[in-house]
Parts: sequence; structure tokens; C-alpha cells
Amino acid sequence: MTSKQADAARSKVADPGLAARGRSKIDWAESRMPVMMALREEHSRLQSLKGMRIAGCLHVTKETAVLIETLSAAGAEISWSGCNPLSTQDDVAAALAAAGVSIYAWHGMNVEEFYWCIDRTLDFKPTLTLDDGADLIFSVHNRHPNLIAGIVGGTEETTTGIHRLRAMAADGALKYPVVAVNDAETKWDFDNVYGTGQSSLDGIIRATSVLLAGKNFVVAGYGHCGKGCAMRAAGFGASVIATEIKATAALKATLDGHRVMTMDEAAAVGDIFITATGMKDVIVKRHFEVMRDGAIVCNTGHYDCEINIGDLAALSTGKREIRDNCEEYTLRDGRRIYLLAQGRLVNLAAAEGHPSAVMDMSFANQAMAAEYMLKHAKHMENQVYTMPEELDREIARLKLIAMGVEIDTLTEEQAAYLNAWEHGTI
Ligand code: 3DD
Repeated sequence: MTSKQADAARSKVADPGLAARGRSKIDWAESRMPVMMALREEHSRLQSLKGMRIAGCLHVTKETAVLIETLSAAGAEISWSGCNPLSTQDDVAAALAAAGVSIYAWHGMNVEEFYWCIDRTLDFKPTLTLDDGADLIFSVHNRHPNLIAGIVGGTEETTTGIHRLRAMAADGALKYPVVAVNDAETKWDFDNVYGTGQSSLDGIIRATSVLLAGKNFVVAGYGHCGKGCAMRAAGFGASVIATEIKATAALKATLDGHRVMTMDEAAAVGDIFITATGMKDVIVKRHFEVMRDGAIVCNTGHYDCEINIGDLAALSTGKREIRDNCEEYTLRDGRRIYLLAQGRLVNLAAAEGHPSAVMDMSFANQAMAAEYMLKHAKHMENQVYTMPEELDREIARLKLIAMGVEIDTLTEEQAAYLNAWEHGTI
């Protein structure tokens, strides 16, 4: 499809013929996202997002399709692009386009195409931007400032994006309010830990099929994502080594039973390396120079800056794609180092991202944040806001109901005791 045809069709995907397969994947995701389906039923009845035009820039997966079709059912007009060149599931994108969604996304897009897709989602002059990594909101601020006046606010899905937006706000450069979806407890404490842990190991196993048991598994960054990766690698029988710059995180890794050392030390003993820091140049030339023959290196951070691929290439005599999403770099001394997913987030580029059950809560936050912005943005400043606690709690409540889990409630006397200060030890 040419760009001109794409404009007419209001979408551009890799292969419309994949729509049926994509639809069945979306059906599968819906069956495991009960909170989203409950919100869809309620908000389609209320038409709570009627009149909103939401531009989204977020990984196009079967779970994201459930979010898109929920926002659409609630009355919003949608236009969407993928937030990573390698994470779009082409069959899902085809299914969305076939359903009439204005979507511009395909697996393997180049930098120019990435930004062309973002620009197309802005053609309908959105009233809300929905981001995962802040590339969309950044494009609006930098390349389409004329659109800012019509935008009530934005939402941001991921840690890295929120760091970027908080920095913009601190510099007074943020021109509309944003809700930090990532900072909702029902997002970060589940998506970042359980989702990233399972999906990153999923990506490594799909790309390499290696035995994890007995391997030295180096996790760079023991934040919520790194902790999840460490937990799941240990579950497969790997021996986890964590590297950190933050003392408290290193202490947590140690008390969680993992070895902690510098990357300079870990580079010489690691078999598998995963970066989850949000920082650039975590694995660089001097680390590749001491790595074991056959070492596997990958990243699960949002951007592809954590592994210095230029350094690896400079040390190599050549590379080849030995398996899908697995490039073999041969160093001058004959050692081979395997880079997964071109250094991009391995969970979405080499697998399908987090399971539907955990994205159920992340995206419930996105849907609720969109409704919240519609109601309250006019009273908000150009800052980054956390999700209102009552919405966070409501999502947890809905999830427990869907899981058939019941919890206790405080009696009136206990509730009074909670706030009392008179009662002491005796
Ligand atoms: N992310 C991980 N799995 C995803 C999926 N199945 N669909 C859409 C996005 C998905 C990225 C999220 O973890 C996002 O919350 C982040 O990057 O923090």
C-alpha cells in the first residue's frame, strides 16, 4: 500500500491478509482481560469518552488491541502507531485496520517510517495523547506545537517515559498535564515485576532455546523490572548476578539471595546478560572484551541504548542472524557473542510482551486515566500526575472479583482503631 493509499485508508499495516489470525489473537486476549471487558461494558453504555480523539503510540500487541477497542467502544475516536520499530504484531495491526481503526504500524519499520506513523496519528488533531516512552508527546511538543492548544492532556505508560516527562516539566517545557499510568500500583507492581519477568525470559527462550538452569544470569538494574527478571531466571535454575548503581537496590538483590557485583566483574563470568536500567551504555566495549565465548546479551529496557552495539560491532569481524531475533557477532579472537532483538526490548521484539492477565490492569489504568483527563484536565497544571489512588484501588478490586478472590474488610471498631492514637502498648 502506498502512503497515498494509506492516507485514504487511514491506516498502513504490513499485510491486511493477516487480519483473521490477528482477530483470533485479540479474542484470546479478551478472554484473559476481565477488568478491561468489564470497563468496556460499562463505558460503552455510558459513552464516557464521547467526543475524545485519542492518538496512541504504544506497542501494537493483542493486549493493546483490547485497549484500543475498549476506548473506541467508550466513544473515543482513535488513531494509533507502534512505539517500537520491532514490537508491532503485524496480524494484530491488520485485524485493527480491518475493524476500521486508524492504525499506522508494522514490524521492522525504520526511523523515518516510525515518525511518519506518529505524524499520521496526529492528522485528526487529537484531544488526548496516550504514550509508552513519550515519543508521541515529544513529537507534538517539538514538531507539531500548533496541536497543543487542542490537547487536554496525556497519559504515559512506562518508567522511561515518565522520567523524560518529569524532566520536561521541571524545565517548564511540558505544555499540558500528563497522568503517569506507570506509577499506579496496579501497574508498576504487577506489569513491571511479573509481566517483565515472564515476558523477558519468554523472549530469551524463544530467541535462543538455551537451557537456563546452571547459567550465570546477569541482570543489570535491580528495579521492578530487573527484580522480576531475576525472580524468573532463578525459577528456571539460573544463578543470578545483579549489577546496580543504587545501594538500596543492591541490598534488596543481596537479601533476595542473588550475588551482586560490578558489571566489570560480571562481564567475565556471565553466560546471559539482560539490561533493565533505563540508562545508556550499561554494557560497553570493555565488557565485550572479557565476555565468555557464546555469551548472550539482551535488553528489556524501553530504549535500545543500554547495550552499546557500536562497540560490539567495532570489536567484530562480522555478524549473521543465526536464529530469529538472534545475531551472532564474531570477535577478532574468534569468540562469539549473541545479541538478541538488535538490542531492543527482548520481551516485545522476540516474544509477545507481557501476558494479557497483567496488561489487563495496566490498560485499565490507561482507560481510567483517559476518562479522568476528560473530566479534570482543565483544572490541572502542566505537570506529571500520579493516578488517583481511588482508581488504583478500584482496578485492584475489579481484578480480585474477576479472580474470585475475597478479602476481609475492617469492622467499624477496627476502622476507628486505625485512626486512633490513644491506645498504646498497655
Ligand atoms: N508492554 C509489555 N507487554 C506489553 C503488551 N503485551 N502489550 C502492550 C504493551 C506491553 C510494555 C508495558 O510493559 C509498558 O507498561 C512498559 O513498557 O512499561
